Amino acid sequence: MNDFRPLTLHVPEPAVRPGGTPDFSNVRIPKAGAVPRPEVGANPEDIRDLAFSIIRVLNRAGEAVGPWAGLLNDEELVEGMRNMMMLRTFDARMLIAQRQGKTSFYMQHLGEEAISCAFRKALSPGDMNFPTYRQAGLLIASGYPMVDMMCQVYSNSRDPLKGRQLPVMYSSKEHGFFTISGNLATQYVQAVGWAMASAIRNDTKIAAAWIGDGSTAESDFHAALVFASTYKAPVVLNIVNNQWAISTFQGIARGGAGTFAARGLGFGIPSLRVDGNDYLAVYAVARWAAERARRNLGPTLIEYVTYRAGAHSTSDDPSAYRPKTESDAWPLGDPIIRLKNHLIIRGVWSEERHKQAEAEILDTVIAAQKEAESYGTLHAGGKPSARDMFEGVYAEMPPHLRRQRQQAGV
Ligand SMILES: Cc1ncc(C[n+]2csc(CCOP(=O)(O)OP(=O)(O)O)c2C)c(N)n1
Ligand SMILES: [Mg+2]
Repeated sequence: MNDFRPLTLHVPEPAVRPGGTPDFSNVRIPKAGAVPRPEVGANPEDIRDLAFSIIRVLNRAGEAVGPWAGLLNDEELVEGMRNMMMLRTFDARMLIAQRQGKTSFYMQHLGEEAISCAFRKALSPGDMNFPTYRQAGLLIASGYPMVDMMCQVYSNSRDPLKGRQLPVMYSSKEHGFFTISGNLATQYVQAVGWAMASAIRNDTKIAAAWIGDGSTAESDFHAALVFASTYKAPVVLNIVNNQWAISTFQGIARGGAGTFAARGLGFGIPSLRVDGNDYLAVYAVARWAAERARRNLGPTLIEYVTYRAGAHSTSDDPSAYRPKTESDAWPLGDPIIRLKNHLIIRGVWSEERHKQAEAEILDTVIAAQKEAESYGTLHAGGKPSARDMFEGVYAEMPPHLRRQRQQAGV
């Protein structure tokens, strides 16, 4: 006799679906300043709690508080503000450009601007990011020309990647931004490999890996953690938990672990969770992790808790799978508004100055867009030459490609 009931699978469901009332009561948010800041050389066993909390610096009043505060001066914070505003404005213009048919595709960062903009400032020249499509702030914060980004999005005659990559998949070795691969989680194995190579060469450069919540379900993520952990590779392992992987909520990839940061603990990797909408907290944690890597103390895993306020991409319609008001209900607020409030309290910003900065930044972005469009857009004006697709892959072109190029007459 079998007294067991039939087996069933557990299939997690998001708390709310379209038409329902958004509910983030499951997101436990500690007070700003409440999480301790250990020494970078702390024993990973002693700091396991950091994988289950959220490091925050900016409180509700806009003040910077606690042990992770105090690392950035007025000038650096204003620069961070401008970079985030620049990224948001760039996104807005490129989204319209996609609707106008000037590009086939675009992906926004709305709500996630603090992560890539602040993280970039914790790196040094020569370090290498292995980003996904949602970290363009790494380029903006490192001074990469916006015109070049737009030319890539338009696949025009000045596209640095010559039309060979999907729009938004930029690449710049000089700016520490490794060519984006559309195959998610490859960033993790590549970053760890690059970091190991840096150590093998006895160099001082470190790498940063990037992944979204959903993509941590890929086996590349786990394989990368094995290598990073065993060889103590000089790498920062970033997980951007924006609550959604297109239409799949984060509960599916997270499984029973409680948090994404907790994934690192089984590998003995120090793992921190941070408020991804708090520019100061992101910078502080990124700097802590970068210092660990640089001092040869090994990898750090960071989970940024944030919310994807926009659609996944221009091919997505989130109203089909989540309440329209969910973004407004997100309890960690908007990164630009939070830094703005902080700058006002510091006495280096005002509502008026903010409006003025918005107008200036819009002018700058529109001027860049005009210039980029003078080199062509998807269906009008200059295009990369068909000859370009044969270049840049092999040092010496193999005979079959030479034949194809001749057949194409380019
Ligand atoms: C290996 C792989 N599988 C599937 C896809 C298709 N895909 C593109 S984006 C995406 C969702 C990724 O979600 P997440 O990792 O949370 O990143 P986010 O888009 O939220 O930044 C999927 C499944 C892909 N690009 N690569
Ligand atoms: Mg996601």
